[in-house]
Amino acid sequence: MAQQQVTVTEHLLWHQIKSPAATGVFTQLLYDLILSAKLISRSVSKAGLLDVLGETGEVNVQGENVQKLDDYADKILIHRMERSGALCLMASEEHADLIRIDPSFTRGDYMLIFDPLDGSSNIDVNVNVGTIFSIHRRADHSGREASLEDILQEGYRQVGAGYFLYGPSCMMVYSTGQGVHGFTLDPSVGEFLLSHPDMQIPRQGNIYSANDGNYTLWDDKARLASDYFKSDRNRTGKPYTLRYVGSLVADFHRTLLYGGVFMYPAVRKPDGRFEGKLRLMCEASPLAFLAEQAGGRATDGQRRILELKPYSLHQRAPLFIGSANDVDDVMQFMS
Ligand code: AHM
Ligand code: MG
Repeated sequence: MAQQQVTVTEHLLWHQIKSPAATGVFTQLLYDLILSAKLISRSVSKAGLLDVLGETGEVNVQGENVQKLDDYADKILIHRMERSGALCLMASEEHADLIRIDPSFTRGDYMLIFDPLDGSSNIDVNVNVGTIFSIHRRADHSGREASLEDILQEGYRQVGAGYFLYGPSCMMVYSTGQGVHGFTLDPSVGEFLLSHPDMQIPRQGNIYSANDGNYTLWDDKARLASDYFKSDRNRTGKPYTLRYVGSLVADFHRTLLYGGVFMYPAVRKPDGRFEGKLRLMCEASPLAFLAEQAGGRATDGQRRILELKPYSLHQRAPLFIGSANDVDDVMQFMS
């Protein structure tokens, strides 16, 4: 019954009270993120009815066509979050450069990196999409203008990370380093209610998730890892089930709940280079933070995702993420 359930507001306040040094600024940041997500969710749920489907005609920094809803979600987040009073800097998957906080707004020490609408190529066919966020705190409190150097931090330094999943129901899953907690939006009261406390990824899964159409573009190691999960030589003794939505946030959410492995290995480019597709700072790193908090693992095939020091805002990385046993098995092939 809704009146017995913990609301996200209560949950955040409870965590704030448990941290004696907390000032409430971080909690306010999360409240503003939640409000942004509710606004985005409202539009996503009416996407077929409004004139928001399709492409804007522009190409973003990643070289991808910008969907109208991508653009809308991006604008909502920037508008709300620059007014939160908690941030000194933002970065979005949709913007080549840093997004600075106008001096007319109160600034804080936090930095927000987000993918406003992950999986947006799926919007027109009514498949789950989501917003992924990563929060860092600047190390230097000198009062000078925050810069690229401040935001290029390893993922283990995140002070919070999570996502909103716009699916059959709208969910928020987040961690501030004290476990992973999931909330479901009750649209009748407009509040996220705690539905998945202290989420844990099963240690061992039986689901394999990858764009297998890229198989011939992977290197031999990634192909061997893929073959292993699809054979009866793996720990379970039978081939894994394949599940691939093509929206990272949805594929990760399933992996968090059911276990298994999601992999997006580097693919061979026309010039012979191998490159991952997913963005380290706004996709891989926040989800790696959640995976580890839930007892799982995340690697680029060589190193823990959370230990990679970014050298640029939009850098891409291979990603292997999920159940501890499954990612350990991937590492046997990759390293
Ligand atoms: P984006 O929609 O923010 O551009 O994210 C990239 C998406 C991920 O959600 C998903 O995991 C991946 O691209 C799917 O790629 P592919 O179509 O190559 O399988
Ligand atoms: Mg994305």
